[in-house]
Amino acid sequence: MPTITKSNIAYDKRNLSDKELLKLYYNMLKPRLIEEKMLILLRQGKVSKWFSGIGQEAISVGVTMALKPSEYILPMHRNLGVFTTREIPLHRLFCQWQGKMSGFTKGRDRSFHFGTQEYNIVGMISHLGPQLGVADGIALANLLKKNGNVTAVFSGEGGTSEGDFHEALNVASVWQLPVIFCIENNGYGLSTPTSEQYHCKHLADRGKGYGIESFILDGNNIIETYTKVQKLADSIRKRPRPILIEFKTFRRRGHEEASGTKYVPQELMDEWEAKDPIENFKSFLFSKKILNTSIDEAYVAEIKSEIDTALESAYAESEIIPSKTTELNDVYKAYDYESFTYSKETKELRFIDAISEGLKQSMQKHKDLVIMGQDIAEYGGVFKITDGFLEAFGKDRVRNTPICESAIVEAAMGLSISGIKSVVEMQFADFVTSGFNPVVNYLAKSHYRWAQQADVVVRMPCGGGVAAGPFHSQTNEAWFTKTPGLKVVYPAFPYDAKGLLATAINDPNPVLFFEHKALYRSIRQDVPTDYFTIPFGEAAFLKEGNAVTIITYGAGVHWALETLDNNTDISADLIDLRTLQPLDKEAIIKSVKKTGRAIILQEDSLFGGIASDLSAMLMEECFEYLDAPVKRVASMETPIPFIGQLEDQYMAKGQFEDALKQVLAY
Ligand SMILES: Cc1ncc(C[n+]2csc(CCOP(=O)(O)OP(=O)(O)O)c2C)c(N)n1
Ligand SMILES: [Mg+2]
Repeated sequence: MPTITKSNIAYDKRNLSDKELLKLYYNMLKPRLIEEKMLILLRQGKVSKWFSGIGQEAISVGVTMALKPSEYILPMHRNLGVFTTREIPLHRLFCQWQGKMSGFTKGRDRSFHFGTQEYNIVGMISHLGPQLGVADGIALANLLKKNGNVTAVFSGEGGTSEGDFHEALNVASVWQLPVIFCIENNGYGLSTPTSEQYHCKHLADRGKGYGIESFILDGNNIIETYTKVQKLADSIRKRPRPILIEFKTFRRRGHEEASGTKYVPQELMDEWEAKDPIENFKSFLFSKKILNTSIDEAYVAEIKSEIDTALESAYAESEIIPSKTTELNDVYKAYDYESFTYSKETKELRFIDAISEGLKQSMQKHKDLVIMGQDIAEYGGVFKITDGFLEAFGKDRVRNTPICESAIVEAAMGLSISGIKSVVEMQFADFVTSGFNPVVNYLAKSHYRWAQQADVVVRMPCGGGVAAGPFHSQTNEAWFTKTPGLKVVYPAFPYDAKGLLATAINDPNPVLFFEHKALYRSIRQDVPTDYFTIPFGEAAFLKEGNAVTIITYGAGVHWALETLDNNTDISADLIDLRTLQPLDKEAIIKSVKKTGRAIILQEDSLFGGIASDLSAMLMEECFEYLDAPVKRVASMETPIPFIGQLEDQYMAKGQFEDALKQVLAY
C-alpha cells in the first residue's frame, strides 16, 4: 500500500464519532488486506479468477455501512467490501472462492457469483445488467410490504450501456421504487475507456432523462460516500423513490488479475494512487489524532490473523466429491405437489376463460401474488384475460408495465427473492426474446447456483393459424425445454389450462406457461368451477388404440383429433403431453412398446424441436419394439408467413394425415 503523509482528499468529519470513523477505516482495511493476500495466492495458482476492487473500497464500505443489515444489497464483481462489511465469515468466503462445500454455491459458481439470504446480499450473474432489474423487484416487494427498506444495487460504468440499465431505471422511476442505483465509474470496462463507452459528460446526468434525482460523489472519499448515502437512504425510507449516484473512482488493477493494465496510461495510475481511499483516510485520521500507529498495527494484526486462520481452515476442508444425483436434485427446488378437493359443479368455458378463471382463483388463494405485464390492468390485456382484475385485486397486485420484458422478468426474480410469487404476461410469446437473458440465465440457474428459488410463471400466448405473421405466431417452447432449471407447460384444453396454471403458480420453480392463441376462443370444455390443480409430468391419453402412438401437444392435439375423427378406422393411442418439462417419458415409452409405431406432431419447425428429442428417445428406448421408423411431423423451416394460403402451407397440420398413413403402411 502506498504511504501518504498528507491527505490528498479533503475530508470533513461532520458529526461522525471517532468510533464511527475508525469503523469506516477498519472496514476498508479488511477487504484491502484480503485482496493483497489473494494476489499472492493467485500467483501461486491457489485461487481462481480475481476481480480487484483495490482503490474502490470506499464505495462498497460506505454504501454497506449506510444501509441496515436487513436491507438488500446487490453487488458486482469488485465489491468485496460489501461482503466483508456485512461480516460474512472469511472462512465461508474463502471456501466459496476455492469451490468448497462451505462456500455459497457448492462449487457450482465462482468468485462473487452468489447470493445469501442470511446476509441479505444478492450476487451477480455474469451478464452484469440484470442485477439492476432484480433490485427493482426487491424494492417493489419492500414497497408492497410497506417495511420502509431501501435496496442498493451496483453497476460499473460499462454495465450502464446495457439495455437492462435503461429498463431498470425507467421502471424504478415509473413505479417510484425505493432503490439506490450506484454506478462505480472506474474509468474502464475491461479495456474500454469511458470515451468509448458513453458520450455524455457524467453518467449521473442520465438520471434527469429517467426522472430520477442523481448525484455525483467522490468515490474515494469514505466520509462523503457514507454520509451522503446514509442521508439519501433515510430520505428514501420516508419517501420511497429511486436515486442514481455516480461514484467517480478508478480501477487500479487489471480487469481481472491475469489481464494486466498495459492500455492504462501511467499518469492515470499515479494520479489515482495518490487518491487511495484508505491511505488518505488513514493520514487524515492520524492528523486528527483519532488513529495512531499502535491502533493501526493492532487492526492490521487482527485482520491478518483472521485471514490466516480462515485460509487455513478453508484449505483444510475436503474437496467436493461429485455426485450426479446431488447435482440433478438441486436444479429445481423440491416441490410436493398438492391436490385440492373440489365440487362436481362445472361450467362450459372457452380455453381463454379457463386461463382467466384459473389466474383469478390463484390471485384469491395467494394473497400477495403479483401479476405484471403490458396493458394488463385497465385494458385487461390484449386478449382480455385479466379483464376486471384491477377492480378485484387493486393496482399494487395487477401491474401495467412499460415495454421492458427484461426488467420485468428481473423484477419478478427480485419479488421471488423477497418471498413474493409473480406471474409475468408476455403480450405475445414472441416478445420473450426481449427478456430472454433473465429467463434462461437468472430464473433458470438461480436455484442450482445458490438455492434461491425463482417463483415466477411466465405466461406465453403463442402459436400460429391466426394470420399474424412472423412475429406474432411463433411457438418457441424448444428454446426453453433446452435449458435446465425451467419447467415448460403447454395445455391443449380448458380443463388442463386451468388446473395446470394453478400448479404452475404453486410450484416455486420458474414455469413457462404456453397458451395457444388459436385455441383461446375455439376450444370449449366443461371445467370445474372450483379451484383445482393438475400435476406436472403426467400426459393425457385422449384415445387408446393398438396400431400407432401419436404424440403431440398444444394445437397439434386438435389437429390429430380431427384427423382421427376423419379416419375412424385408425386405432391409435393419442398422447397429449400437457407438460414438456417435466416430460412423461414412461407413458410415451409404454405406449410405443405396445403399438410398435410412433408419430410425433409439433407445430414448431422441425430442426431442434421437441419431436426430434422424443424421436431420439424412442430410438434409444424402444428400438426393438418398433415396426416402422419413428416419424416426425413439423412445420416448414421458414419464418411463419402472414397470409392464409402461405400459413396453411407452412403448418404441420396439412402434412399430418399423409404422414400418419405412411407410418401405418410401412
Ligand atoms: C453481457 C456481458 N457482456 C460482456 C461481458 C464481459 N465483461 C465482464 S466485466 C466487463 C467489463 C465491465 O465493466 P464495468 O461495468 O465498467 O465494470 P468494472 O469491471 O469496470 O468494474 C465485461 C465487458 C459480460 N460479463 N456480460
Ligand atoms: Mg468500469
